[in-house]
Amino acid sequence: MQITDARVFVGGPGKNYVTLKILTDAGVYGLGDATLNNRETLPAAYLRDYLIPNLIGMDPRNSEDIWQFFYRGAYFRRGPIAMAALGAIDMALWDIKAKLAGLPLYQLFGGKSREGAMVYAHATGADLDDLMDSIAWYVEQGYQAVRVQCGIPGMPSASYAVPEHKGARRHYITDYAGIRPKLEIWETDRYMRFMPDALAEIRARFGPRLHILHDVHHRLLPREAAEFAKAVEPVRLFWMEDPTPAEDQDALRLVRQHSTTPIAIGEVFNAIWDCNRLIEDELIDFIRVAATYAGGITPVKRIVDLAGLHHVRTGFHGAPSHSPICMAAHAHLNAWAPNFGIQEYLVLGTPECDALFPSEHRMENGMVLVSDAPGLGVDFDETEAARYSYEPGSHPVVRLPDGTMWNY
Ligand code: KDG
Ligand code: MG
Repeated sequence: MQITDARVFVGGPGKNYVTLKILTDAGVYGLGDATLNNRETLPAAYLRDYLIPNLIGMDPRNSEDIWQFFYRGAYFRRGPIAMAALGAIDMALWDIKAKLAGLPLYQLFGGKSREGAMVYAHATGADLDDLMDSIAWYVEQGYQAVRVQCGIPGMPSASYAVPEHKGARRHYITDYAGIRPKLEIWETDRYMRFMPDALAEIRARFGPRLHILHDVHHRLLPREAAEFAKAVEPVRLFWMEDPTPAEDQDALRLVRQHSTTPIAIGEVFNAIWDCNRLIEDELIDFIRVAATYAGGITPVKRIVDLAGLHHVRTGFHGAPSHSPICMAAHAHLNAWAPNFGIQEYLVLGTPECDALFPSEHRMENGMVLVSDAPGLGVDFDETEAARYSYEPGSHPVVRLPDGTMWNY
């Protein structure tokens, strides 16, 4: 059995999804997601120029050897571009494997460990009143878990993931900012004085049962993060995400020593080598890798197994920057993983996206119910895809009030 062709598509409704389709001489095809948010043309070029010419003629059933070939064989390994491209190949090969077996992918991992996987949505508000309304809406829809991000009084611009104006809805990940990024101004002191009390008010309003998550988005210094984690302990957060920049892993030791607030990290990790020490030293509670950026299902399954040895649960990245193909890979991993924690999942409500990626994965009462169709259980409509083309975009950049560059 051979791979006969592979094609890359870039584009989508309001988002540049990078979709890989691998074709075989057995008539079965596989789909993978290589969407590297706001840098989408790069994994696409890596696939087209370097990986696909080598892929043609390989036996798609040997997904482990193919993964090793592209990982070890690259010499200059890892990094988000290479790993997103390899991630797409790996997903597509698992899709083919499960389709050949006539089974939904989770069956190849060991079957279902649960009927539905709890998800969390993103509630945001330009101020606390708006945020309360946003949370209430998700609770009414049946969500059991919500990530909460709030505008900070006195901060001169919108902070991470919140709308610029009261009442405005903003898809902060899918909005195109053009090639020149928008500027956000960050003031740690205002955040530290406001956010712990705001979280306490949210807990008081919604009661003990709602799972409340909060993303610090790499903004704090280690000592500040420790202070914040300690201050919010009474709120009993489900997790505090990315308290410090991901490069300095020892920073989490300080946070850990001072607080029992659960820590989630990993959305920018590209390999098991980015998180093995954090997991083995039990410095985190949730690992947030994604099948796309971490190089596919093969390495993510290894990370999940390692995490399971150290009481670390999964909380895969699920921003709308991932296409429904990556989210389908997560749905199968979540159905199986014995140490499943939660899944980030956003409601974008676009029929266009459903038309481009038809699937039977369902969301009910804040749970994802995995599809029983063979393979990943998601398809890709090339006629729909022809409607879209690449549009350049950029993440915002962050500066302190005096102009100093900070972490987005
Ligand atoms: O591309 C960047 C986004 O994926 C990121 O900002 C989203 O932090 C994020 C999250 O938790 O979803
Ligand atoms: Mg995050």
